[in-house]
Amino acid sequence: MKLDEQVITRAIIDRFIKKWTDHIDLDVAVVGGGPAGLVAAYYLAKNGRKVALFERKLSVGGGMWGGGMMFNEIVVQDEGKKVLDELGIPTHAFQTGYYTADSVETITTLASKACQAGVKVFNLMSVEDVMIRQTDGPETARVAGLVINWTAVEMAELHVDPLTVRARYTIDATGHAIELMHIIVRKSGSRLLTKTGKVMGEKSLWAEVAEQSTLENTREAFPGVYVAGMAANATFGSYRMGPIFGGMLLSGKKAAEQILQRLEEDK
Ligand code: 48H
Repeated sequence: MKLDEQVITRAIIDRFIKKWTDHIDLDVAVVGGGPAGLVAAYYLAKNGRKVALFERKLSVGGGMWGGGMMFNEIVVQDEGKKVLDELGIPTHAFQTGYYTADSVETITTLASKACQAGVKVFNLMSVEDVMIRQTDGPETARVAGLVINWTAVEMAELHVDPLTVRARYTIDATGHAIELMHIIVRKSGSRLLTKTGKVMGEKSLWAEVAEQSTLENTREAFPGVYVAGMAANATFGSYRMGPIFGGMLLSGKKAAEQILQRLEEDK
């Protein structure tokens, strides 16, 4: 068969435009494709929701690729192992209650399962702002969508206006940086659903407490926006945990479960 470069070009442009136009009005927008964002997106899509995941970098996986200090293995505990089991990701017992998994195998399988469940991943796109709408006065303000731009535009500091997507719910899974929460506070001056009304900030490393609190802190942090993964602890002022990833996986799953319930209630 003779190959026509123009067909190849048209195929890519046509397919990408279709994928994108089909995903500018979402049930859930996930910001950040680290372990928490990937797991959340997977469970939402698996339950029939229209989900897009926006990732600034070329590849999803966030901080998981490097395991601990570039030793590309991760550790999970019993509860975290259950999520990996559900996803068919092999774990290896190390000693009672501790399991390891290959970080590359974990990320690639997570990403693959998410895509197969129906998640559309938009990599190389950065969320630079949110759209806040209020129906009846300031107390009804909620995030109704995201403002996105190419990461290349951001990196080159070009003055190029962004585009938008609408989403019924958003997950801030941007890790340590908690980018959405900072944007919301900076731009709207609104109070977050934290004790102080502000981003409370991340504390030093304490794996046991941090893993537990990651789950407790996985919740709505501003109307319409849930925090998951490291962003949950950084928003609500808890500890970091180092390279144990059970909390990240369970947090993604919990964020998905809470949003699935909200979507049901909103009907
Ligand atoms: C698009 C964005 C934007 C943006 C950021 O850091 P992550 O891996 O986040 P989690 O929460 O899934 O996992 C945290 C884990 O990797 C970790 O750092 C741990 C366990 N640390 C413990 C410790 O003690 O240090 O992924 C976040 C992703 C990244 O891929 C970013 O590129 C992406 O979000 N991102 N994408 N628009 N504005 N901001």
